[in-house]
Amino acid sequence: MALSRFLTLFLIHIALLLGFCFAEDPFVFYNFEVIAINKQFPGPTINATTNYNVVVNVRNKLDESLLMHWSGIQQRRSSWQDGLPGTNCPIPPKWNWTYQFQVKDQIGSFFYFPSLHFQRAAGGFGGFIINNRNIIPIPFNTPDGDITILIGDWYTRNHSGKLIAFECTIWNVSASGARPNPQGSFRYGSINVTEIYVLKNKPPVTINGKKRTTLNGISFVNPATPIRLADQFKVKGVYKLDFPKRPLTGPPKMETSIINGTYRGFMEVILQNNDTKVQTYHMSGYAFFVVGMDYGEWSENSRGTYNKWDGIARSTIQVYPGAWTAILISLDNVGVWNLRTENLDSWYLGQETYVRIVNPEATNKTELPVPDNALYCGALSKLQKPQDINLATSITGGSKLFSTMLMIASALLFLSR
Ligand SMILES: [Cu+2]
Repeated sequence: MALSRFLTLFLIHIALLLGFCFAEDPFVFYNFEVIAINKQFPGPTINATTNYNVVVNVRNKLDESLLMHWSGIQQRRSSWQDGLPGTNCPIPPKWNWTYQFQVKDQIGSFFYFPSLHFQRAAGGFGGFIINNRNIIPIPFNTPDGDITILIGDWYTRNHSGKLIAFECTIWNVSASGARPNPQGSFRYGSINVTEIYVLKNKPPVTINGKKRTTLNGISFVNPATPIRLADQFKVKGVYKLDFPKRPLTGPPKMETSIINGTYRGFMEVILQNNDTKVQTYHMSGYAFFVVGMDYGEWSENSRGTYNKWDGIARSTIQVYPGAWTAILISLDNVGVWNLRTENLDSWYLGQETYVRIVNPEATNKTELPVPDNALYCGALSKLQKPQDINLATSITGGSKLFSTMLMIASALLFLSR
């Protein structure tokens, strides 16, 4: 009797796992304890392979809220995991939260960092390596070694001076699951552009007595309720879908104004830097094609210089002072994606926006559902259940999947005896 009850529980958990759409691919598990002692810097390197499911359980041991952003990782259908204030509610102090996403169709070296409160400047970032799968060859010999070098600006945090560090354990549960992955070339140069944005930044300005930075005259204000969460729960007034296609001429203003991206559209974005220093722009969860850059002011004629054949796909690009860079973005990934400068000071002062891409026909095929462990804040705060922060173990709390994996591991152990 006891045995059959146990098996029922086991089967329920297996069913849950199989119900998960990319369960056939291997998993890597990481446990981060984010602490504020100068102990281990930078954070542990996440080592995954294309198509792996990455599960990172984050225990926020800081005395302030936390979000982890996975820079350069393409979040296919899962802006829920992107770890930015526009996409996720912050993890409260002492809470636990489990990120889970699949690294799909990309290889390379990336990094993660905490995206709130200037924490990135205090350290607390680490490398994120995605290896190629054996069946997808890379065009060079296997390197003799892999060295992760992270270079950051060093700021002294005036309100606490803390350095954020990680304690981490890794649990690698590798199942087999290799299958061919067609990564054919993408003829971006022959696709019709459906929307055009010229995004111009200028030196910082003063708005309402505060130093702010802008894009097209808008200084972005983070919403109290994450954008896509607000959509799902029909919360009105969280943001405006009116980001200007050209620089505004009036006085700069502070707004939660985002770009309305048409699902399956193809967007041309010209980043015009009229500040005096290099800006590095990044689009989160995404990759775009860099088709051109030059000094001076971009004009329609500049298109004649575009590379329409073999531009590189990437998530980050420089824009030189007094210069422009043009990128093309395929709006095929449903969600809300941060488009920002990576220069930390300019970013935090408002030089960013989000691109919202929604499939009018809602389906799990184009966007994963709100995760079970989603945190709620802002207008949705009342939906948030309290978390027992006194739990001794750090692998409980957020993720049903994580406990499912533990359950399966123990069940398999049990069955194999
Ligand atoms: Cu990013």
